[in-house]
Amino acid sequence: MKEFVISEVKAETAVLVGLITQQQSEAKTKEYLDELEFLADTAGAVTVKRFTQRLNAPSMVTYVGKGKLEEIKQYILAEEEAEREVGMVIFDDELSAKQMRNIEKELNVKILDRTSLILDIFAMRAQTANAKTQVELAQYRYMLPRLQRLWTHLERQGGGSGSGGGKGSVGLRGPGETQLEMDRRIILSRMALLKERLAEIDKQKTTQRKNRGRMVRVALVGYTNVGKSTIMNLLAKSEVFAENKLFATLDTTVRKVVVENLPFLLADTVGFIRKLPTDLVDSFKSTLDEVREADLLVHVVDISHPDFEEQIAVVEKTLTELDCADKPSMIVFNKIDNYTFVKKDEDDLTPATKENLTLDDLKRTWMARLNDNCIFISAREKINVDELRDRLYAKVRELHVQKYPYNDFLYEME
Ligand SMILES: Nc1nc2c(ncn2[C@@H]2O[C@H](COP(=O)(O)OP(=O)(O)OP(=O)(O)O)[C@@H](O)[C@H]2O)c(=O)[nH]1
Ligand SMILES: [Mg+2]
Repeated sequence: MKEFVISEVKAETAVLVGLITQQQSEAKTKEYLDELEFLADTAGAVTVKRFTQRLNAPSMVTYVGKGKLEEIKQYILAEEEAEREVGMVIFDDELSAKQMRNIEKELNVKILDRTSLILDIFAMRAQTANAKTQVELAQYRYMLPRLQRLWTHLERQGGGSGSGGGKGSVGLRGPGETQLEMDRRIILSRMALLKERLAEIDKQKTTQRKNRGRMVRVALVGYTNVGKSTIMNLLAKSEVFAENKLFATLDTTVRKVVVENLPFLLADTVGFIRKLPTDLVDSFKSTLDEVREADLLVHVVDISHPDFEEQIAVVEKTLTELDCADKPSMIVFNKIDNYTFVKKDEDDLTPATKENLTLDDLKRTWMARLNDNCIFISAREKINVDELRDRLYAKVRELHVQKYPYNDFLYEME
């Protein structure tokens, strides 16, 4: 498949950098870096080293402190000596233009941050015109403030002569500045074009949705890589691309599913992730319309992931941002076949929640907490899938009667 070829060609090495702060414990930072490594892997880069530093807050100038930056630099130089070139350094948080510029100057290699890495994966994954347009717009959104920072910086240098020329006056305008202003203008007009295109696609999609008939709409939502597409394929007998990489799905796929003569629409959507800037979420607005307009949200959780509770919280927060928090929903705990105990590190002082919990204990806890509004399955091993169908049937039927009280749902069958 195409994706594999891209990964092989791009096999570069990466160094990861994260901070341990008052808000982010050492254990949390490790989890974040594990995820960042998975992201890097998805993009086709092999992680060779991680650096972490304890700081109260990121340095405004270089994200990490001076000493740490020097340590990273020495590492890169030593690797170069040994003819193992470091391809890139990836920072776990979004870097400002200033931080990026300073770090780049010091380290002399490609610098990425979590956001640009995610954007890179999005660009690699985008298949449809809609996804491609959304990704391109998101990329420019990311670039623009960074260009502007650089531009302002040059402008200040030029204006610092005190000759009274003022902002942007002739003679003070360096070639770089003109170039940047031009770049900025080109990008802005390109962005306007992309927005127009998206609006057009939006209109088409809205029309399409209107023509779908009277069917209840269900959306699969959840953190990335939890098994949404696998469940979609199972229920809709479709073939949505699913694999053990992050963001396998970028564009929404909608399929008609029939359970016991009751047809409904099932949508598979882009996965959510931590530290995803709202701006980026915005760019995927039309993808997320399917979520916004759904009658029922099926929140899929990977119960075998050590950090699934935080993932649930991230998804819930994103749903709130999309104004979808009050929609009817249910949780599907997936990958029960892969569930193992998680022993926390001894120095991790956060309250133990799943330590020593058997799957049965865990089920009981969550069923009590969610008022039975959840189900435990394995989409891959096909465990409890019939029960999931039954549950969906009951919910969809209930919603159908509410939504179309004067229509017998069977009438909707083609
Ligand atoms: N062990 C196990 N693996 C599963 C199960 N369901 C899905 N997977 C695997 O989890 C990986 C991700 O599955 P996807 O269906 O692509 O997940 P997704 O939520 O659609 O992911 P994105 O589209 O990337 O957000 C794949 O390698 C699946 O084979 C399961 O029940 N058990
Ligand atoms: Mg998917």
